[in-house]
Amino acid sequence: MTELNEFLSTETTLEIAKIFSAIEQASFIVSKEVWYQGLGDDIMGARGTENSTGDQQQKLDVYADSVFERALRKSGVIAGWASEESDEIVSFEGNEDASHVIVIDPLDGSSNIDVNVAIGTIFGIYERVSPHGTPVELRDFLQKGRKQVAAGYVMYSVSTQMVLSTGHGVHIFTLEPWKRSYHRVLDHVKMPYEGRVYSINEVNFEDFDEGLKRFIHYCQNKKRANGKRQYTGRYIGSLVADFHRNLLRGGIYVYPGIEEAPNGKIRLLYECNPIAYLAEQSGGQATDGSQVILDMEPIELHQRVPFYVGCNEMMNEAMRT
Ligand code: AHM
Ligand code: MG
Repeated sequence: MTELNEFLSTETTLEIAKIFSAIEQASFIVSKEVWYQGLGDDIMGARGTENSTGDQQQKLDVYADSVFERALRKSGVIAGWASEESDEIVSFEGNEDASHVIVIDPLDGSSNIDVNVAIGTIFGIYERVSPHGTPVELRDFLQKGRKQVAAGYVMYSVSTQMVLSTGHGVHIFTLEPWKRSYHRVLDHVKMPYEGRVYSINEVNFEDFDEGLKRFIHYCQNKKRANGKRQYTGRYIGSLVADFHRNLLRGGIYVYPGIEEAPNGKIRLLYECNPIAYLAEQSGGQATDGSQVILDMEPIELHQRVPFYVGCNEMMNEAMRT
């Protein structure tokens, strides 16, 4: 039993612990390819194809998708999945009796793959609502984020870490590659109430609505009692990495609607909802600018929504506008 497994056996059900074991194994395999950066099989660079939402696919996107799919199928405890890389939901044949489904972005931050910058895997786990023993249905995946029974991400960075919640706070594990397993490093992580960082792609500034422009100006100008700036800007362009820093340091990540993408870029099911779940579990907030993300009723699989996520003080200020 790995340390992750042991921890989860006291926190959650055996089935969910098994799902995490599959994620543990798959994320080790993906980590290895990320570390090798071109030394291993030829899986760096673009693939020349597009995914269901029109994004250019990188070879590592497709590789990670197949590694996670294989591991989760094999676990026997996932009835089906919805991935950023597949147009449709996939029912895992032979697993129809399983009680859970998973939504996943197998490789988030695709533009950072080839430049050795942090990238991640984001996932959310639900109990299926369609009858057991039959193939999964779309309604199993179009559940409110609030219904997630567990969620998390793996961040492939200087070290590989898994950040997870099963509804009892947020816990951080670091991969020990020589053991192929995770070691628990931080328990019950709380996002600081006050923030220091705002993370937004400011090239889109002219597209922002007046409220968001006002908030950015507020961040740029707010001074502390000693006259120094309260906030600083940091934008990596990988949601997992930007969120991770803000989780530990306090901050806000915003991807609003812009002219070319009126609902922004971030996908509700497999990006916003898992991250929003972790945000709330750590004491922060997540909205689409007005509605609470976890209470939104999803309409379609690859739905995009404007995304605001972060610590209370900055979220309150951003929502005030
Ligand atoms: P991806 O899933 O195709 O990688 O897209 C999502 C990513 C987020 O991780 C990141 O915050 C955002 O896209 C960056 O987009 P942009 O380059 O427009 O700022
Ligand atoms: Mg993504």
